[in-house]
Amino acid sequence: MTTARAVWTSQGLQQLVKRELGDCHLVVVSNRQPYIYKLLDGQVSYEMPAGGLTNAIDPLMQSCGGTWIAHGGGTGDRLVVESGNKVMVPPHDPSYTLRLLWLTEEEEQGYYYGFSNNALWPLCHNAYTEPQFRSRDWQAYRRVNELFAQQVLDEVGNRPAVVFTQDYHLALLSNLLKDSNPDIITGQFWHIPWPNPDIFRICPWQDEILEGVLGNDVLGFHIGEHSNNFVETVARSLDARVDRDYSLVNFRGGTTLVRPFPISVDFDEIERESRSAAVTREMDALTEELGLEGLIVGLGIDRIDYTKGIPHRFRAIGRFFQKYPQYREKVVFVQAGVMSRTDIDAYQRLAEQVDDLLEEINSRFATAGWKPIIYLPTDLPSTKLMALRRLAQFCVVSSLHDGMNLVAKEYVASRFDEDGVLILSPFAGAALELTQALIVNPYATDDFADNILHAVTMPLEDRQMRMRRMRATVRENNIYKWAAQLLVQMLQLNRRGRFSGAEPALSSAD
Ligand code: GDG
Repeated sequence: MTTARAVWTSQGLQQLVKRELGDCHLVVVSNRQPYIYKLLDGQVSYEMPAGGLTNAIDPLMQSCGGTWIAHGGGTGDRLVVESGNKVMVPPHDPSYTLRLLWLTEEEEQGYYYGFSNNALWPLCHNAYTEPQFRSRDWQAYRRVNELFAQQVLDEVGNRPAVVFTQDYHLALLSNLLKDSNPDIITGQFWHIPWPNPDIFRICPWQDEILEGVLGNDVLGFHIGEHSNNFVETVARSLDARVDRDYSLVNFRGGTTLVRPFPISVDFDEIERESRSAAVTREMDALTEELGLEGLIVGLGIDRIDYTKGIPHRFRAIGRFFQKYPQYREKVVFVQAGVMSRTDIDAYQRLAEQVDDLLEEINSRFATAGWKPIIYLPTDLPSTKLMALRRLAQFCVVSSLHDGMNLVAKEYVASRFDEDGVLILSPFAGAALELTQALIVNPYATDDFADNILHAVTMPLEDRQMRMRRMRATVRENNIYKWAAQLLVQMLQLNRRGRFSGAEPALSSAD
């Protein structure tokens, strides 16, 4: 029997942050804005970008208020901002300020497509795509990090402030902030893996990046392995003092606490949406539209990215239908995939590879009225994605390397009926928590195909037992717990000064 534990909620987090924040201003900084305004036929509308980061931080800002500073990349952004390039969001229920900064085409190319996504992204993921290190991209990256720093310093002014930076696009920001205003409390969450020191050392600007990130008082990764890799990279490269017991790095008079904080999803909100009548209606519509009636449905939901192992998954599906022909016309795999970073060659090559494999597998096995894989390469609305999660007897996450992977947790949170099998790569951070998934190496095609068979044939009782346990894990380790643990580490600095090394008190019941 399991004992019920207090679960973190939006309200609990809000109370905690208010209590600890006092008169401190909370600033979140990220490359991507949480709401993008689009101008179409003279009308401004908005959308939320696909991606783990926004899904994770927006609920937190809605609870806590403050300012989110981001690059304004939408065609309608300039029409909605008021003085100071600010607009209140969410548009339907304004609760915090979004402050946008503008980049030139050249800055965006060099900083975002160039150094962030053509150098740092492949460098940090072991997915065998070679990083491209171009000096002009690095210059743009530095320049844009400086632009972000100016915006943050302007926003903060003389107020006490806690600045929570997101991700690898802004590795230099915190150090720039500390140089100008050492009183700002800085924290950063690195949403992608940190590789081992032998891999990271190929970056020509590794020392500048490490020094930049060490401008943080608190630095978070998803799992212990990434934190340890970071600490070891610092120990090997910089003249820093490293305390492995407390995971502290002392460098040039500053101290950085390096810790894992496994990110998660808003479990209750996903479950609420999943139970809605709109989703049930959408399930019927999709069953009709895609011809899913009577079929066992498998599902993949991904940004089309070479770290997500989409070709590996398609190869395994092909192998499954080859090895187990009795499942032709009985099982179908639906792949939803939103395109991303299409300006980068590696992503264009991947999109072609996915199309070729799809064509190859479908033409090999399809029969009149049935094909093995249905590919939906569009940014699907949330109701459709939720309906697909509910229709799917199994969901596949086959990342070659992934910081966490929220798709896995979203699938689990949506299955209030306690049914469904998760096939999960051991190379996604989520595999450390979701141990009742079928853990499958995406490179091992035969084993992968056999695990698809396992998912298809697993008795209901077994599926429910596994799903119940995974749901208990995600319910407890939800997005609010993640935010509370991270922010507590930062906010307690505000209250009692620098680190004592002791664990701060943290309770959802407070
Ligand atoms: C980074 C790290 C880490 C996917 N396809 C569509 C769509 N999505 C949504 C999913 C999910 C999000 O995008 C993807 O989140 P992931 O966690 O899988 O991956 P990344 O974008 O690579 O995020 C990752 C995350 O940051 C958080 O820290 O977990 O490891 O790489 O929410 O549902 N959404 C829509 N249409 C789609 O077709 N609307």
